[in-house]
Amino acid sequence: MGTPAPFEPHSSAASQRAAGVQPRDGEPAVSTKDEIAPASAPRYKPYNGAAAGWGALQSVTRFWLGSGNALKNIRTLLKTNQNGGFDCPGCAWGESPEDGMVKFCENGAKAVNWEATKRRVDASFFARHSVTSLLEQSDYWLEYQGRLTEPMVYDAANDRYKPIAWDDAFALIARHLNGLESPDQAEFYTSGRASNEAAYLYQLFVRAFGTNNFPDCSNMCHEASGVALSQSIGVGKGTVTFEDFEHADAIFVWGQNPGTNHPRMLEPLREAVERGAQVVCVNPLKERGLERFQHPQHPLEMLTNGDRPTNTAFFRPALGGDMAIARGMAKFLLQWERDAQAAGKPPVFDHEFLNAHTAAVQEYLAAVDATTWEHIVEQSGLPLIEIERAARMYAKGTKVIMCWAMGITQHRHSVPTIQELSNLMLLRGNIGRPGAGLCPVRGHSNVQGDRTMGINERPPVFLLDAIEKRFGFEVPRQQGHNVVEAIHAMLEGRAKVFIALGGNFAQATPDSPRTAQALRNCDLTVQISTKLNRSHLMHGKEALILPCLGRTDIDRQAEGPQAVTVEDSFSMVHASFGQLQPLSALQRSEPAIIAGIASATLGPRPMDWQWLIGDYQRIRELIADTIPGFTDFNTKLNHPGGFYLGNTAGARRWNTASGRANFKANALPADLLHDKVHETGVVPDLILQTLRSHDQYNTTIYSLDDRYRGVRGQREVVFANEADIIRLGYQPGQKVDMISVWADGHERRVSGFTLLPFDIPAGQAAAYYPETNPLVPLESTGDGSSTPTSKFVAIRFERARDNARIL
Ligand SMILES: Nc1nc2c(c(=O)[nH]1)N[C@H]1C(S)=C(S)[C@@H](COP(=O)(O)OP(=O)(O)OC[C@H]3O[C@@H](n4cnc5c(=O)[nH]c(N)nc54)[C@H](O)[C@@H]3O)O[C@H]1N2
Ligand SMILES: Nc1nc2c(c(=O)[nH]1)N[C@H]1C(S)=C(S)[C@@H](COP(=O)(O)OP(=O)(O)OC[C@H]3O[C@@H](n4cnc5c(=O)[nH]c(N)nc54)[C@H](O)[C@@H]3O)O[C@H]1N2
Ligand SMILES: [Mo]
Repeated sequence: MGTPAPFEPHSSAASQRAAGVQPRDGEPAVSTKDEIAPASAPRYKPYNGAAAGWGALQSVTRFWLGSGNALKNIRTLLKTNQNGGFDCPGCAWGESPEDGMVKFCENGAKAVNWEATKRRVDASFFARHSVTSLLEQSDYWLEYQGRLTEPMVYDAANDRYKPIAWDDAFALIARHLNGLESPDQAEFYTSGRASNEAAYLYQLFVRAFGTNNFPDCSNMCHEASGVALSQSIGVGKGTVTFEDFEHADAIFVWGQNPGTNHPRMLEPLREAVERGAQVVCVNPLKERGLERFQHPQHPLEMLTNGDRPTNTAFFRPALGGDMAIARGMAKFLLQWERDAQAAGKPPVFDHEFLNAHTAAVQEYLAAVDATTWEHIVEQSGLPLIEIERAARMYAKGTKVIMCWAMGITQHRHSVPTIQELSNLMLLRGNIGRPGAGLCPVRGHSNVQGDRTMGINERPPVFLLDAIEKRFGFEVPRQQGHNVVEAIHAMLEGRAKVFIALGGNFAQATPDSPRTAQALRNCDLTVQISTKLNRSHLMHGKEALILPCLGRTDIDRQAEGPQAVTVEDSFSMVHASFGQLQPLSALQRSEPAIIAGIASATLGPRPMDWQWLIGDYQRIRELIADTIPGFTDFNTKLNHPGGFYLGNTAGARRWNTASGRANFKANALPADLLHDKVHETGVVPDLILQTLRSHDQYNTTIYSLDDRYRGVRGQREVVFANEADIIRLGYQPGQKVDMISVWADGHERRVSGFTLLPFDIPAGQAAAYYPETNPLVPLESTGDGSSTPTSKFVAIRFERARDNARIL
């Protein structure tokens, strides 16, 4: 496909709204006291630079200056991921514990600056804006206003939030919780930034209160990885460590965009290419970070504006085609194994490993035989010769790592897809060997730790037993609600109280209007947050906003400043010390807020909550008593770089019912399109994946730009293949509505999205999350994972009402 011509739309109503400059009924456009979130003019022009490098430095500088706290934030940034500093609140990528380098990346810098702003959202802000008027503002504008600085309660008479004393807020929560007919009528959401200490305290309180209703962001994220790997290899986490990347001779990166979402991963990828290892990317989009990388900390490379490749092969599948690719690779391996046997050559499979460590390989190989090449090619979207090439690259490696992220986990058949990756790795003994293993690259900086601490609606029995034994209360044993189940429960009035430890539930979840209704049905919604977001505005009959400290803030308790701990994608646990004076004396730490709610609701049961939070070492002692791998927690933390939690599968111990690593003989889906799509009788125009721009952190929008994809000043865009745009009767730059194809009587539509011609395989479209979440049906979820299928939404286009050609 040719390079798309640059075009610059007129400043559209949507972008103006995004920039927060449009007038609202009865109020001035933007009060002079509020910040207007700056935005560049909408523009679309291919970006030719490498990932990171100068582009990143320019961008970071802009954010530094924009935070209003430039000098302080530079000092803060230098403490990122350093011993004695704080853990980057960005992603969950790990660090080499030995490395002394300054470890931050462009997007980590943005995350720090965003949190460490001087701007404040206080009582006077809420006095100026009704909730209805705030609902008109974009997500970008809402968070841009600054940090929440005092507890607020919704005042229905004025449609405004007004200040409330902390103790009154806790009493209000306690009254609602204790007034429920059953503890299962409350939902306790967690987002993955919560520290181990906060998460542990939260699950202890909620279980003492009497429910396992723990919907959490993981349900929308790597849930499928946890479910699939627990069944296959007996542990729901990745098996590799940071050092393994230095020894691998092949690294596969499936459905992941590390240049934006895990930028510190680019360095090991580029190093792997330099030492002659294969780096094989499987992604429909040629994401820039998977192509070229300019190291911001290599002076020569920066001065010469040079860069290095980050892959040795790139395969571009159909959306949801990865299981078919992996199955095809396995089918080639099986063919070569049989050829080798017949010719008396060395085997392709690792028979010693298969015999000693695995179960059900014969059933699996029968399933491979039963899968036809036609089915594999049709579903993968790749010609057979490319699948063969991928299989050769895999078979050549003696130490292979497979990484993946949301391109794999947000499909209906994600669990079988991940199990197929595991099958492929088991065939050649690539699990539990140095330089090899499975690596689900996690999202939020402590999402993995939160699960380890017991944020789990389907808790393992050993955890419940340990809590019961340690604290002497009867723990709830029945399964709780995940995110989708929680939304249904609130919609149907079965849940009446919603409490969120972080996150932005209203925007992160699917089927936005239904989720909003679910929250509005509640008697009470409570948001423990750092910044204003839409979830504060989609509230229950009564509502609280409780402002908390972030990872960068100094957390002072009775016994002095406290550290918290987090776990990264490589099961490394380390301490994090806040560095900045909190913006307001009224902000409280997450553990302190949980303790406040718990004391008010349960009294000193099962512990004196206030005493516990006086020194977080006391919480860590409880963790040590109840969570495997944390014995001597407080002592182990003294080790620079933290400590390794251990991984049973990584040590070739298999925590499965069979006591072995299980091959899983899943069939390829007969058809990727759901029955609910077929039932409509409509042939979808395209299949849409919803993804992240370079300037966002989930629902937090840092700017309206997406540098590597060439987009500036706008987010309401849809990337499509130029040939598809023409075939469907449109022209590049036109505006369309997108409508989901799904037979259940609900219309799901987003309006006025600009069609951008893009290098994307035919039949596919891509658009940003969260703007496209109204298109994802609540019932379209992963089998076994219940994760919304955010990477596979059947859509059709309609001409937008405002369809001026804007080329
Ligand atoms: N700066 C920044 N960092 C972040 C985040 C952020 O929003 N901003 N979010 C954090 C979180 S919570 C998470 S979970 C991670 C997310 O990290 P990613 O998973 O990298 O995030 P996405 O933007 O959803 O990108 C998905 C990638 O998968 C590809 N893809 C989509 N569908 C398919 C498919 O069917 N097959 C294949 N092979 N590829 C596919 C897309 O083209 C895209 O490159 O990042 C974390 N880090
Ligand atoms: N369509 C579509 N939907 C998706 C996805 C997708 O790819 N496509 N991705 C899914 C994924 S992978 C994830 S993880 C979820 C993310 O879902 P969430 O984790 O719920 O959303 P975030 O946008 O990360 O939450 C941002 C808010 O968290 C609060 N916050 C920030 N830092 C802190 C802190 O330190 N403490 C507290 N208490 N609050 C804090 C701020 O108020 C901020 O507004 O979204 C999911 N939704
Ligand atoms: Mo995530």
